[in-house]
Amino acid sequence: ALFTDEVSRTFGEYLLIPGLTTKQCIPENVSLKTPLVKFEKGQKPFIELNIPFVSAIMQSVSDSGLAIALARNGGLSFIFGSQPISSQAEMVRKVKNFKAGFVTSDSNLTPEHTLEDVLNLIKRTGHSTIGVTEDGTSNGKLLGIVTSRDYRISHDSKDSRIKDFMTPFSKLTVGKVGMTLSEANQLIWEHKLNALPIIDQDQKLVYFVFRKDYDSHKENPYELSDVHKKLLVGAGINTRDYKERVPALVEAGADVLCIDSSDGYSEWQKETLTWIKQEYKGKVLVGAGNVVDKDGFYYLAEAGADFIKVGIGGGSICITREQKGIGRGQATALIDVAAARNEYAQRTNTYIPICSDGGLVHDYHMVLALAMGADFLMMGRYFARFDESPTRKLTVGNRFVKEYWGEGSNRAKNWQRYDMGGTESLKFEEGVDSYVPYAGKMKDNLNITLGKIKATMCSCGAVSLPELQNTAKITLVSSTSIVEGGAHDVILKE
Ligand code: MZP
Repeated sequence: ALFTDEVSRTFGEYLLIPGLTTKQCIPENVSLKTPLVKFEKGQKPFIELNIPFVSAIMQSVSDSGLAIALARNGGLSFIFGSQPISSQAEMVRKVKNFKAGFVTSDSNLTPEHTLEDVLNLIKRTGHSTIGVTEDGTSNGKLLGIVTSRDYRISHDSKDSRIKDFMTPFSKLTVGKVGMTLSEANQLIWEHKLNALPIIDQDQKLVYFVFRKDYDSHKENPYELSDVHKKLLVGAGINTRDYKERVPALVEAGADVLCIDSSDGYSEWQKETLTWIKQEYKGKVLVGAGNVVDKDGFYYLAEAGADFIKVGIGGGSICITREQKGIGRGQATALIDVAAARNEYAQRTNTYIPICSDGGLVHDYHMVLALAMGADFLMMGRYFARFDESPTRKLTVGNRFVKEYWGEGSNRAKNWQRYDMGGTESLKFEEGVDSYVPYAGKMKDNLNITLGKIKATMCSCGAVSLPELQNTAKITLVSSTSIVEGGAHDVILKE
């Protein structure tokens, strides 16, 4: 056997040492843009994310609802693959068909409907602003709008009529079809609007432009018609039924795929990558993994992976290390694979992004993972806690929780993820069925987490992720100094 000298370490054993914070180094100037798929030196990656977060390929995390919410916040979900091909493709389609700024033609909402009806529509479509027309169709005369904010204010009055909460059309500042995005922006900011309704020559509402749409195109005075870009979405696949699953997902509009496996250093992954790359002449993007060392990285890189996931056994619901005795401390695995990624980029001019998957507990772990070389982070537990995740919210004891189960648990029955060949079944469990504390809306949580990441990056003197990776100073901590890092030697108030 080969013994490695290295101790397997995880994020909680490291801290960042501040670098020089210049006056320009403020959170507003920090960009979290990151590549999702491989690119040649000097070129732009085909897909970039605005925030370095993707959601785990899990039944209890990534359905279309969570995917829509995360994509709207600048990240991306991989719709879980442990379901029939048709239902997974349908989820992908739902995300691709989502049009945040459009007025639904089937809203059927008139001023006499109730706020409960608005809420249902918001839930069904994800629209945060609903146009209310005379006859409930998008061709009817616009009378006003209701936004989800209005709904929240009136949470106790679901039976109230829309007309009591509607902002009348006469009071709205409206934009016209054909105006540029910078003109729309002018109106949005001047009138402190959340959304700007756009009407055509016949005064009919065509769509809304949201402040967010503007933000993501700040530098470019696009025509308003470029605004409603389709949301990005990924999908998980396995090494068994890929010849049927991949075509269905591609047809449904998936932007990127990922071979989902607990141990990805295998000939099955190579075979799957080769088939996809040949069948689609390189046009279908597909990530692979998971690996925990240089050898695994090089193998999947040579096999054609567009990104590579790192991590075995670190997931919050994972018992692989206990069951099979394989894995590696997530920080050590990441540092090793990041070095291979850099060496590969130097040698071949091809940069293959790596994703740190699983085991991120505190927000500061995320900055550490990024500083250690991760281009983006895959998380399950983090997202499972939000309203948008697909699982039930329950009360256990006196606290709200949400269900969260591993793909290797008997509940998920995702034997393909743990497939070692042989018969089609989960031989033994590698994951647990659990609860996570309920944490509310994704957006509120993301604002806090991203705020912390940006603040830490400023402390390190970095305003971009590549800068963080190049300049971060990282130190190991002793177990005694870990104690020093929390509140200590004081009596905490309730
Ligand atoms: P976490 O964010 O909850 O710590 O970890 C999520 C990751 O754990 C997933 O992205 C996946 O790689 C891994 N996972 C999912 N199911 C299991 C399991 O049942 C698992 N063992 O390890």
